[in-house]
This record gives sequence, structure tokens and C-alpha cells, in this order.
Amino acid sequence: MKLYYSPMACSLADHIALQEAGIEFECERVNLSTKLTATGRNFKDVTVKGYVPALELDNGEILTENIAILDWIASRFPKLGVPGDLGRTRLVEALTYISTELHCRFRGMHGGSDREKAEARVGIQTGFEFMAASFKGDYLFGDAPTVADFYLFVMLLWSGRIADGVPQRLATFRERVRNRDAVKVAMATEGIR
Ligand SMILES: N[C@@H](CCC(=O)N[C@@H](CS)C(=O)NCC(=O)O)C(=O)O
Repeated sequence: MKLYYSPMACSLADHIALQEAGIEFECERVNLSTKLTATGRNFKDVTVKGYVPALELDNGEILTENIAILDWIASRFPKLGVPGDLGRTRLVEALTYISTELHCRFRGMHGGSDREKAEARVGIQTGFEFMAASFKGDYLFGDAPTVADFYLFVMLLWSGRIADGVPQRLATFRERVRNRDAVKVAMATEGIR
């Protein structure tokens, strides 16, 4: 299995999740500007979408989209998912919120008008406040992290771009996640401090 990633991109969530799962996997860096991978491959031959994450399975199939990849990891490694009848649905609900209400809004911070940037900033702040209020323990769903926590963690790493900062609960959570062994390994592999 191989994860195509770019340092500090959203693919860090998938990278951490694979590391937390404790499985063997390879990862290959992608230059998002040139669309070349570290081995010189045209990344568009891996996925025509041209964006990370992309996960190449052992049978050669390529998975894309954070929600799909993180859900796939959680379904194979239930310790990273949410138990119970509605567990998977609750997990997808959280992943979708992070993707559509947070991740997408960070895009609005790049290249938009001042007004669009201000709207994105408010939306992100509101999203973080909602997330902070929905914690059920040290992590989103209780006392152990799920793949959704790793996606939220990456959004919080990016939040340095927001002047207003993040709610204290999320700042504490960010440090808690950052100090996990698997997270340190994933970040060191990507060259992030
Ligand atoms: N819809 C995709 C978006 C992924 C995405 O935004 N990837 C960014 C990095 S965070 C990227 O590769 N951007 C480069 C590009 O779009 O050319 C997902 O949710 O997985």
C-alpha cells in the first residue's frame, strides 16, 4: 500500500491514520506544483484529480478523497473508528463536517477577495467552535482517537493562518494529538516540526 502525500497537506490526516493503524505502508511525496512524485512519476497518471491524498492499495486500485480514505482505514482498523449501530454514520458525519465546513473554507483563505477571506475566517471559527462543543472526552468520540480526530488535527495545524486562534479545548487537543508517537513519526517523515 502506498500513500501519495504532500507535506502539511490534508494527506497528513491519512498518513497519521495509517501510522496509528500500525500497518506497513509506503509513502511517496508529491510536488503539487509540478505534479511530479518523488520518483519522477507524473502524479496525474496516479489520479487524474492531481491532488493528494491518493492511496494505492495492494491490488493496484487507487482511492482518493479524505472522507473515503479515512473511512476505509477505519473500516479495516476498527480501533480508529466509532463503535455501535450508528458508529460508522457518526464517523462519516464528523468527517463530512470537517471536509465541507472546515477544509473547504481554508481554500477560501487563498486567493479570494478580502471579503471572501473574511467570510472563510468566520466560517472556520464557527466550525471550530462547533467541533470544540462536540467532544465526548479527550477526543471527538471519547477517550481514544478516531480517523476524524486526525483530520481535525490537520485543520488545527493550519489554523495558525487565522488571527483569532482556536478555542482552548482545541488548542489542548492539538497538543495532545501532536504528542502521540504515531503522529510524531508521520510528521517527521514529512519533515514537519
Ligand atoms: N476533495 C479532496 C481535496 C483534497 C485537497 O484539497 N488536496 C490539496 C492539498 S490539502 C491538494 O492536493 N491541492 C493541490 C491541487 O489541487 O492541485 C479531498 O477532500 O480529499
